[in-house]
Amino acid sequence: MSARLEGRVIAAFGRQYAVRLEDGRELLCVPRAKKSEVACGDQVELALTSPDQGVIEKIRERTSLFYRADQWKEKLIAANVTQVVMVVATEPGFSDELVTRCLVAADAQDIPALILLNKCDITAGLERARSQLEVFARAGHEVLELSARGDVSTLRERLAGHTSLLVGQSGMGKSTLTNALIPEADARTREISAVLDSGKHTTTHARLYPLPDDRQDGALIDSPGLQSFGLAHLSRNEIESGFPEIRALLGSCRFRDCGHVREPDCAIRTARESGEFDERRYTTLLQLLNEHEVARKHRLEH
Ligand SMILES: Nc1nc2c(ncn2[C@@H]2O[C@H](COP(=O)(O)OP(=O)(O)OP(=O)(O)O)[C@@H](O)[C@H]2O)c(=O)[nH]1
Ligand SMILES: [Mg+2]
Ligand SMILES: [Zn+2]
Repeated sequence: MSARLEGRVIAAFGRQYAVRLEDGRELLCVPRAKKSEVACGDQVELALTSPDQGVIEKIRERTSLFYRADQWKEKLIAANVTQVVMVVATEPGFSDELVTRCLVAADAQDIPALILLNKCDITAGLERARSQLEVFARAGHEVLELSARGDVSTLRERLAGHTSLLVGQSGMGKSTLTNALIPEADARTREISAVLDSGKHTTTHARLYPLPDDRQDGALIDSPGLQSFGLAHLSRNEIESGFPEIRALLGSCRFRDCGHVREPDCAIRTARESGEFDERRYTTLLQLLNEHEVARKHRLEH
């Protein structure tokens, strides 16, 4: 029997996984257990089946798991991430609701997150993007501005020592950023149709790259563009806590199970009426709580 090897999953393509061993060798692996869900970033134990293939025997305990879920299924995005970089751009337009969803998912796993506004060289969309992001900054989220085609040193500094995950809609520039930060990354970029104001997905699976010259073993994970981000796996409390601007108010409503819609003495509604809690963020919160309720009922029925 061959000795067990250790490695890190650097790419997940369907049921196959690319694993990098400590000595730098890369193997194509399948999991031993049919149902085991391996994610990019996982630390795994494996056995060789040929010089360049192996079987994943065990997934090491994860420090975090960034994933999305609707009422039917979960979709793993990356494991052992220590920082989420939510990438948006001046163009094409982005959904602030999707930004909120990703930030809430990161918070539920205690992963610190920052918002990155990319393509700041395209000044036409800059003001609109900034005003969309203002509410996030006011809520307490950090926002960084740059251009993947320009100086990326502010981001590079923030990545040192972290396993960072780039997430966001298609066309925001995640792979372009990856290429700018990691010279040997072969992530493909493509021209988006400015006419359609939307992109076609190019990145098809998450991929981890070690940060060059990082003494603390930092890594960057590029991921496919997101169109939706279900939070059916989160509790009501995790959803509410994912909104930093209302965190201090949680528990202050008259009713413990307050839905924040028409209940009397609702601290959240009061904050909304006074303008402290942004209207769109309030609407997104209700939407998420509503989806949570639908998913919960679905679980009870099945
Ligand atoms: N002007 C400008 N264009 C950029 C910048 N960053 C990315 N782009 C362009 O935006 C388009 C989309 O970039 P990608 O890096 O493929 O976007 P992505 O987020 O990886 O997209 P998916 O893989 O589909 O999720 C490409 O045509 C890039 O050249 C930037 O900072 N400035
Ligand atoms: Mg990409
Ligand atoms: Zn309430």
